[in-house]
Amino acid sequence: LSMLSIARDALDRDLILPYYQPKIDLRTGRIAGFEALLRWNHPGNGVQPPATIAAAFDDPELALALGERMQDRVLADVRAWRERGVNTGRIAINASAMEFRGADFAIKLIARLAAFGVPATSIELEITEGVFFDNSDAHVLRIISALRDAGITIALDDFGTGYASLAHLKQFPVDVLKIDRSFVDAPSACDWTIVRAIIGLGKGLGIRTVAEGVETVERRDALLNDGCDFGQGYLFSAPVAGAAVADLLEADR
Ligand code: G
Ligand code: G
Ligand code: NA
Ligand code: MN
Repeated sequence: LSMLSIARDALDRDLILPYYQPKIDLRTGRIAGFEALLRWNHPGNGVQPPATIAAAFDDPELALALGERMQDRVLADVRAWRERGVNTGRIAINASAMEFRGADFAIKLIARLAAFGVPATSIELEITEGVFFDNSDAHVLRIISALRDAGITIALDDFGTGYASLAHLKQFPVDVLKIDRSFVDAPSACDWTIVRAIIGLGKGLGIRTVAEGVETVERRDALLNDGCDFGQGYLFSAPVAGAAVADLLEADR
């Protein structure tokens, strides 16, 4: 089966679900929020990562359908947590470059929040640098501005690996830089120089920084020492099912 038909089938049979990975405030050591990560539940083999349907994120219709399905699943979870008084912090949703193509991405997401009764201040949107490659700057600026005006924060994902340049930071209002895992999880002296430069850039521009792929105590301590705000990675927790989120928060108290 092709990845596209697997993705279509997973959508049709309602097998798409979010997992959640905590983001840790490095200064306090406490959970500050979560990133929602797409998974699909293979009837025989169990929960599968997005790599198994990666090609679907490059297909205009499937990318949109997967994104909207994830938004529905995540917002239903957020609504349920809020009703139970579970304070998760902001939940980050990923958007692919394809999803961003639509003129109405922001309008539809804001309408969804209203339909689920979830405040925009509960949500962060992670965009990859590919968003800038596939869309005009004016288009991206309109969408980002509309989302931020509504109260959604914007994180630039995989920062340092892709198409976004330093000039983009001057032109586009973003709230968070996510330092790509490739710099964090196997750091040569050169990688760490880049990590520190991104943290410094964030400090200078008033943009919070999140390090991805934090797997060791040594790495966490170095990030804290160098002023990085948040960490995400297996040291703290792998992505977990929605049903395990409240337990993670309980253990964090
Ligand atoms: O969870 P995992 O490490 O397997 O994710 C692999 C890649 O898939 C990551 O780059 C991640 O950002 C991306 N990804 C995970 N969930 C989503 C999603 O809901 N939408 C999009 N567009 N990408 C996602
Ligand atoms: O591209 P994005 O940042 O969205 O990718 C996040 C993915 O990275 C998650 O889907 C998760 O499975 C994976 N991941 C999370 N923490 C770690 C980690 O500490 N080490 C590695 N190698 N991968 C991680
Ligand atoms: Na992401
Ligand atoms: Mn990333």
